[in-house]
Amino acid sequence: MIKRTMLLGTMLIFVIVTCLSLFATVAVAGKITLNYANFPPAPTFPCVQMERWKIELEKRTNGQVEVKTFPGGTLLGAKEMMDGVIAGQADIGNICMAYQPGRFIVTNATSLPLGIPDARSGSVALLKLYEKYQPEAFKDVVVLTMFTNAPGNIMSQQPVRKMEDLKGMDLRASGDSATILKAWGANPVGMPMPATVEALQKGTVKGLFSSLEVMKDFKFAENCKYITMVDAGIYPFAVIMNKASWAKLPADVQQVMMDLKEEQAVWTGEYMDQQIKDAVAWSKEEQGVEVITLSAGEKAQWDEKIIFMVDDWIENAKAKGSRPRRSSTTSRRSFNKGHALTECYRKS
Ligand code: DTR
Repeated sequence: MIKRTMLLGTMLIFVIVTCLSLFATVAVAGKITLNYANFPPAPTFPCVQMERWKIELEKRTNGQVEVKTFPGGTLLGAKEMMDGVIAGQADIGNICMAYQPGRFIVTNATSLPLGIPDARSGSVALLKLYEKYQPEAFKDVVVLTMFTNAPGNIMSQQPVRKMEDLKGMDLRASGDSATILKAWGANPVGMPMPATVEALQKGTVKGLFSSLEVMKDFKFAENCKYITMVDAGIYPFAVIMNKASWAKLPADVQQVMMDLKEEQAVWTGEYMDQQIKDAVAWSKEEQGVEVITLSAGEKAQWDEKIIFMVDDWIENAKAKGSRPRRSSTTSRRSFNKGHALTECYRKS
């Protein structure tokens, strides 16, 4: 009797184990793995948003999709990101458009001095701008989301209290932010953000112009003891996917990704805005950083110096024949004076 019960028990266990392993094999066989490349180090905001997206996607697809993340340029670096994703070296990648200024003319318009107040507004405006004009620059990829950082401010080793203090100062910036610095009299030195750490340590640059969360995320506050608030110039980012990898996805997974598109832009903008507050507080309280605010008169002069960039952008866009992919006469008309963009973030 005991023998029979033991035999039955063993058989039952065998059946259960076989069923479970069969189920697991099916689940593993149906599992989709996607590689997601990112260029800055893991603790910085482009990577934090990547991890958040990964978690949400895996959750919302009930584990059907697994996202393998590669921060810190371990799969693709900042400048090869776009072409690397097009070529399929990664399924997904995060690009900072300002690092290739001539390539993303329409969406780089968000980095013009338009008075975008924060990262949330910037991110929503950028995504709307993209959706409205569907620029040619993205025709070889699928856009999963877009976002911006917060307006840039000057972080420096020497105090900058008036425009003359900037004269000839070597400061790191890219794209339109470099044009802004130049107009103010500084000497912009172009390089992607991760390269700035070494440049500051070696003294190749004496500070930088970017959003202030980097004071904490990259520990720049240890090197730059002054912040001058100028609130100008944001950087647009896009998360892009290889078209063939996209085409292989089941429709329901594609839908989950599209449903995440705007939500992710808003989440990232809000995350960044909060990071800025934390980083400024930390810089002041723990690193003895001085925050310099320009007088209204002085700020007006700084703003005046960079207004030309909007007109230049319009001329340049016209010369390069920028046209929306889904061309419509209304779209073309609203290219005037950057109004389309200002409209986007005011309504958001
Ligand atoms: N301001 C751009 C983009 C940027 C801002 N914060 C980070 C952190 C990590 C990478 C890029 C950025 C820049 O200066 O490059």
